[in-house]
Amino acid sequence: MTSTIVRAVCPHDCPDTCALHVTVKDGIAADVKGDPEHPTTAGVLCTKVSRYTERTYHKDRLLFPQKRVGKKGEGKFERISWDEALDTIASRLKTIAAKDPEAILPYSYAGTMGLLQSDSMPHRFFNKLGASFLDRTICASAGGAGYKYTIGAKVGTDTEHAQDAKLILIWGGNPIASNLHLWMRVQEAKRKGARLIAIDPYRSLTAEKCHQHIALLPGTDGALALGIMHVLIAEDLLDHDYIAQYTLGFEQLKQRALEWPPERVAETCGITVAEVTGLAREYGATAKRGEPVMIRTNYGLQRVRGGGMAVRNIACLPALVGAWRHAAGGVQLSVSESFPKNLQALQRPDLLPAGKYPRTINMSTIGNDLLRESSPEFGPQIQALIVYNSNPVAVAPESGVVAQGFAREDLFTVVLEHFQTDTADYADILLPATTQLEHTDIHGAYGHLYMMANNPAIAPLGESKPNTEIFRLIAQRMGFTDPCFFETDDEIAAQAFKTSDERAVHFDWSSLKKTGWAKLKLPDAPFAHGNFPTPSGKCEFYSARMQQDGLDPLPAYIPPYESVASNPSLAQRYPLAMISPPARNFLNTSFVNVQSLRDTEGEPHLDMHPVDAAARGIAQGDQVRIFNDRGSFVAVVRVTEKARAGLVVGLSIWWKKFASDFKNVNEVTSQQLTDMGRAPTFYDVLVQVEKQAQ
Ligand SMILES: Nc1nc2c(c(=O)[nH]1)N[C@H]1C(S)=C(S)[C@@H](COP(=O)(O)OP(=O)(O)OC[C@H]3O[C@@H](n4cnc5c(=O)[nH]c(N)nc54)[C@H](O)[C@@H]3O)O[C@H]1N2
Ligand SMILES: Nc1nc2c(c(=O)[nH]1)N[C@H]1C(S)=C(S)[C@@H](COP(=O)(O)OP(=O)(O)OC[C@H]3O[C@@H](n4cnc5c(=O)[nH]c(N)nc54)[C@H](O)[C@@H]3O)O[C@H]1N2
Ligand code: SF4
Ligand SMILES: [Mo]
Repeated sequence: MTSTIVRAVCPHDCPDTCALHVTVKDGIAADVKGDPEHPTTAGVLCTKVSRYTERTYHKDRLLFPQKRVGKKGEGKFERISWDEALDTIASRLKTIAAKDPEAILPYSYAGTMGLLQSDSMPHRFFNKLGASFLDRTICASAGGAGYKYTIGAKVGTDTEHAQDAKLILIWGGNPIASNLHLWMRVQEAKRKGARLIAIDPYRSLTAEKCHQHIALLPGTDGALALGIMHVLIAEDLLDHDYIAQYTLGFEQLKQRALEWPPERVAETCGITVAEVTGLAREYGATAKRGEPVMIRTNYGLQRVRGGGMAVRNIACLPALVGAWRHAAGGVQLSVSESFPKNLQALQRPDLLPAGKYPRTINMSTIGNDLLRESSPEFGPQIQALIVYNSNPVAVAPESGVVAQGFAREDLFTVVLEHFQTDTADYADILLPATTQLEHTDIHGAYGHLYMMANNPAIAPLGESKPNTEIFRLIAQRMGFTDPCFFETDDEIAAQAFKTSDERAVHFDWSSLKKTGWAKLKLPDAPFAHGNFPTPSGKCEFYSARMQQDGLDPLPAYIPPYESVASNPSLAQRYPLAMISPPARNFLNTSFVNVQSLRDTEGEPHLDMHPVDAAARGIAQGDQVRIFNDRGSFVAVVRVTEKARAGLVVGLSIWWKKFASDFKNVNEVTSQQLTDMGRAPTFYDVLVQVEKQAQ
């Protein structure tokens, strides 16, 4: 028996991008472990990916191309050859493109974050075709926009310093479930005496383990950050020297913050005045003592109307107290833009048809957009949809409308997948894709600073192929002859990072494949001496770019679309706020079909405060219907004080087909967009809950 260890990378949409060691015995992947040498992975994987072989060798893996034989959504398919699949796709796309290529839309997100299987050959293909662009907003674009107006780029505190912080605010994130390797360092900081404070409407696994938990109303974080600014200014807990040298607009910020005394903030956020002042004093005083204060802010607080502004307000705080002076201070949202990716080479925008810039469709409003007719404002009706690395029928907001769009008989849908997901059920042609153990890839990350190489560990299962190869083959059938459509995965990977950029001068694909990972060359404390990548080079409390973009140039509070305070008449009918953050054992909808992980999560649950449950005659274990004007779904209630009164929590994202009513939480979410970044407002939702007759 031969046994080897192959260096690989976890491909999932998770900040940790772990380095993997795959043990291969006689061509079979026997085991997947964390690389003990890789500094952030430190030999540890989450439960999900330590079960990676269970997912890879799952009995339901798609192993050959299929075509639909039943109704759309019914999920009935018949095996066909690759030749038939590719010929059908090329001939349909040619016919549509001959009239207007913008009637063709790619739909993809981060099912894999590999630069090859997500960002390279597929983009080249759609650029050459002149297909509509997809605005990839479903996850991070609201906070990204707010952060970039303020700091300049998605760059922040390096995870590898978190253990040295003395105060850590976990603001709108649940790292035990979704950022384990940062959490390991936060635990180390705690052992060394750091204070941990969670800011979250829900007592998450993480909030339970922090010293303090501030359970504000969802969507009110922007106001809390303004309240902190108020107290820092009023009590002079500021770093005047840092403000003078490295920030822009302090005087205007001061006027704005003074409008937000702790009493007003407490009322807006549904918390006590002491919680507001206590938080601000601890933050300001710890920094004044010269100790590092770190904020880990995350995605929970962005998925509401004012999500972009909330992140912007939070991003102002470290500059006020000079926290950036320390490597362990500052704020981390995402560090993805630390990587000098060579998107020109990977995606080849130069292939776009001359003189025509295709329209852009927002992935977060795919429901409405699939149902639109041709019009001068919209452009052509969407006639073909190519889905890869995503499961929109389950993850996109206002699912009822999304499913209606996918059910259109005249829409030609191709889905590249590992499994027959809720989206795959609507495919005309369903193609089997390889998993990370079966293909080559190269990765950056958004929670650490290492370039990472993924070597294939095993041969593709069945007739499955990498996304790169599938698009290469369709390109050939379409008659695309540009040399870039013939490049191998290794050739593409070798161009992934710009060696002309000092951060990646040492990048070399052939050596990265052997070592598995290499850290970017970056300073330890990125903004210790200013150098913010904003137009002014400073942290912009006042942003002229925001003013140009029609936004308030100063930190502000933008209330939710749907809350008791902002929409009282809607709240009369639907009085409960609902959020649906990730379940620990799923990764969005990936892994929901892995039996051992689904068994751990059990079934779709709804966490509800005892007061709200009692008012509706609902007891622990009751089956309930959650509904609003957009739709409904069922879940089993857990009566718990983890959800604050007035809030219900449905950990997500379940496959619809595993629920008794074939629905999930996105039936009730809306297609309204955030204040900036054009992102969805998954956690800006009012619902009513009723007990179901047994
Ligand atoms: N296990 C697991 N890990 C994942 C994922 C997964 O599905 N499962 N998904 C991955 C992806 S795609 C992403 S984007 C990240 C997400 O990463 P995070 O944003 O860290 O997501 P969560 O871990 O759910 O943490 C969000 C927290 O925000 C809280 N929250 C909700 N609304 C508000 C609000 O208005 N204000 C505040 N302050 N808090 C609020 C929720 O209760 C929840 O505890 O995780 C990634 N990692
Ligand atoms: N209600 C609610 N909805 C949400 C969220 C929420 O918190 N609440 N979170 C939102 C967020 S943050 C995100 S990021 C989105 C995530 O939404 P998606 O990006 O759609 O993520 P997944 O549901 O994990 O689906 C990814 C799919 O890609 C497939 N895949 C993986 N690797 C490959 C590959 O190499 N090739 C091919 N062809 N396929 C592959 C997987 O099998 C999987 O089915 O969901 C959003 N939706
Ligand atoms: S999902 Fe995240 S924590 Fe789990 S192995 Fe992948 S990168 Fe690591
Ligand atoms: Mo996400």
